[in-house]
This record gives sequence, C-alpha cells and structure tokens, in this order.
Amino acid sequence: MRVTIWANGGHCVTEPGLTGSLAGLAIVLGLGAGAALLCRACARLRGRPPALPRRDPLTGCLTRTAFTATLADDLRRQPVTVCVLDLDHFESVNDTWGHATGDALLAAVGRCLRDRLGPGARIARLGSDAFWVALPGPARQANADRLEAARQAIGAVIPTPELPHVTRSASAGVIHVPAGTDPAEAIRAADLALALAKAQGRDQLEADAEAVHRAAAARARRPGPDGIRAGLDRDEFTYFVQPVRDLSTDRVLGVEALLRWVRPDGRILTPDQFLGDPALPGTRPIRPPLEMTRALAAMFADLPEPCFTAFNLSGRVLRSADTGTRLRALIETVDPARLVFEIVEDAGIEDDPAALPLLRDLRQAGARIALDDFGTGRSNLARLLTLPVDIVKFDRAFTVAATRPRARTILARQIAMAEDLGLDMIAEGLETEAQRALLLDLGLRSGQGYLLGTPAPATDWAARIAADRRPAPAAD
Ligand code: G
Ligand code: MN
Repeated sequence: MRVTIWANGGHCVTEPGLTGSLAGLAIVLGLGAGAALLCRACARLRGRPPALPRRDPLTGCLTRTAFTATLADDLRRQPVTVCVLDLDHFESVNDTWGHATGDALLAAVGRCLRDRLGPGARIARLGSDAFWVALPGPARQANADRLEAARQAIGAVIPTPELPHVTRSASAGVIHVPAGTDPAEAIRAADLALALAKAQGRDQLEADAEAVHRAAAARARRPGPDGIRAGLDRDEFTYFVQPVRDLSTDRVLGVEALLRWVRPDGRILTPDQFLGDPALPGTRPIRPPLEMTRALAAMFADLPEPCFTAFNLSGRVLRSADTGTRLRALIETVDPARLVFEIVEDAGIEDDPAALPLLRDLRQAGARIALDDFGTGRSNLARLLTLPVDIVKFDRAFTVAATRPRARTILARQIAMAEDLGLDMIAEGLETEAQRALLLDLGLRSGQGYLLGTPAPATDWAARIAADRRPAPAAD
C-alpha cells in the first residue's frame, strides 16, 4: 500500500507496512499538519532521514526521485507509456526575457501538462526544461495520441498575458513498455526517442519503437568517450596509411595517415564509427601519443626513396590547446619536407584565431598544407584566399563524376586555377582505370583511392613501398 499525505502543501510517500498504516491513521484522524510531523516520525522510526520533497516547487510536478519511485511501482503491475519532453530552445527565453519569465513559462507548461493529461498521469520536471510523463495502462496508441495533443498544446502556452508572443514548441520521445520493464531502461529509451525527435528538426513527437531500437543498437556499438579513453590506455589506436601515387608511373609519393581503432574483438573502426555521435559534444580529440605520430612519419621519411606522410587536422584537433606544441615538436624531429597537414572539410578553421599562425609556422618550417575534400562543404575557394595552401585534394565526388562532361569542365577549370596559383593537386577516391585515364587526360598527375591502394597498417605499406618501386597492380 502506498499512501500520500497532503499536509501544509508538503507531501511525503510512505512505505507499505507499519509506517503506511500510521500515516493512513493520520489521515483518518484528520490530523492535517500533524500528518507531516507523523510522516517525519515514521522516517525516524525507520532510522532514515525525512522523505525528500515530492514536488518541484516551481511547477508542482513530481521530482525525479518521486517520479522514478512511482514509475517503478506502476511497472510492477502494468504496461506504461513513458515520455520525455523538452522545450525547444528554452534557454533563449531566459536569455532574452530573464529567469523570472523562464520560470513562469515552465510553471505554465507544468499546468498545461497536468490539465491536458488528467489525474492519472505522472508528470515530473527534471532540471531546467525537461519533463517526464508516465501514462500507466495498455492503451499504447491512445496514450501516444494524448501525449501528442498535450505536446501541441504546450506550443501555445505563454508565461504571462503581457508576453503573448513568448512561446516555445516542444519535442517529445515516447516509448511504450510492458510490465516488468526496468524503469531506468524505459527512461533511457524515451530519451533516445527524444534525441531522434530533435535530430529530425524538433517540434515533434517520436514514438517509433523500431527507430528507437535501431538507435539504441547503434549507440551500443559506439564506445563513447569513456570507451575511447580506455582504448587509448590499452594502446588500441593505430595508424593505417593509404598511398598517394603518381598516376602515370604508380610511384608512391606519400601516404595519408588514417587513424584506426583495433577493438579487442578484432573489429577495426574508422573515425566516423567512433567519433560520429553528435550527442557527444565536448569530447576531447583523440590524439595518439606523439611518439606514435613521430614514428609513423619517420618510417616513411626514412625509406630509400622518401615519402611524405599526410596527417588530417580536424577542427577539434586544431582548437585543442596543445596541438601547436605537439606539431611543433613533430617538425623538430621529422624532416618537415616529408610532412603534409590536411585541413579536413569540416574543420572550423576560419573561426579559430590560433590556427592560422600555426599553419604559417608549419609551412615556414617546410611542411606542406593541403585542403582535403576540396570543392565540397567548407573546403571551398574561400580557403584558398585566406589560408596558406600548397596542395588541393579534389574531393572524391569529382572523380566519381569524371565521366560526365560537366564534371570534367569543372575539374579542368580548377586544375588551371591551381596551376596558376602554383598548387599541387591530388585526386581522391580513384576506384577504376577509366577514372585514372580521364584524370590523366585532364592533366592531373597524382591520386589516391582503392585503385591505387587501400588503407592498411603502416608497416605493411612501408614494406611494400621499400620492396617494390616498380608499377604496382591495384592493391588488395
Ligand atoms: O576525407 P579523407 O580523404 O581524409 O578520407 C579518407 C577516407 O576515404 C579513408 O577512410 C578511406 O577509407 C576512404 N577512401 C579512400 N579511398 C577511397 C576510395 O577509392 N573510395 C572510397 N569510397 N573511399 C575511399
Ligand atoms: Mn584526408
């Protein structure tokens, strides 16, 4: 039995058994405020501190603790529809109108949810602008419909009559779980559904259990920042390399270093597989030990016919405080003429005041700067205007399209421009001999791609390059 005592606006939930009976007695006796005292007495009787407040003072909704306890209780007996709901861009209400207005809006949203969903609904406010709702019962679709109606009603809620234009839409994630589900698991699933709703553009409700399961499986495969740190500690990160070749002679001119994570189960993960989760902002960039980077570059610089090693510089790496120190240390021990730094397409280098001086220093020392994936996204002409650049790597999209006259026209003009600017060029993503012929025809002399060699462990490629300076067939 669970008894809720209302006294002086405060509430406490007692456990079944003796204390429940005592509290029930308090109600029967109509003791009012005395019930609260008795409630505390019950707690003392159990040797525990007094119960925490059950309700969030701002909105009157349940607290997280109270909600979780209630949800656990409900789930023991019946299926429950669980919803996590979040106001879209709520922070901007506080920023623009002040915290009092933000508070008023939250209180009004709490009222709206209670009015719309009725007394059977369990409604909690978490910190800030997130709400949890649980609707016990088997009516999966009806519950989802009620939640969607409530979500839409929130979009019309205003903080005060004087501010009728201050409204915020809401995003919601909904999951229907059977009796016996672990409450924490149900909330995690609803949270994932909310993340999907937000990723799809907010102001919507996501209740597709299949989509949530897929997202959960994808998340489980991603190791997250803690897993990445553990992997670094266990030395599981390594460099693969992919050769850049002269398109006519097949001579290897250099290699691009590609970070790989060799998992204990033997799977080899690429950066987009372990870094691709936008839900992990603020994750530190993965920097292999400087010694590893140095050893890799030295391996190729010291070959009988030396090769360059190209390292990718992402925005995260460029913004990270110690990158300058690391790269300056690298060029002190490896011949800078054998080093290339590729500015990756999404590196927000334009907004970074420290990046430009660093690139200048590297270049001054004799290293070369390349624009990766040139011609797509942020890897555009403006970078040629503002950054010190030696090499453009034409994005794979142009190689793939090279059979089309239109793409050839674009490439021909870019090649002419790059030549006028004194830049070297590398075509990316070569997969067929036909592409090689077309690109050679346009005047391109170097390329990279599966046709010319797939990414493989650095020592493998170093051995192959050293052993075989003759034109190689298509690599593995
Ligand atoms: O953007 P960047 O050039 O750094 O990307 C390198 C990635 O491109 C590597 O992970 C590599 O696996 C992939 N890649 C290299 N060559 C080819 C290719 O010929 N085709 C395709 N589809 N991908 C390639
Ligand atoms: Mn690259």
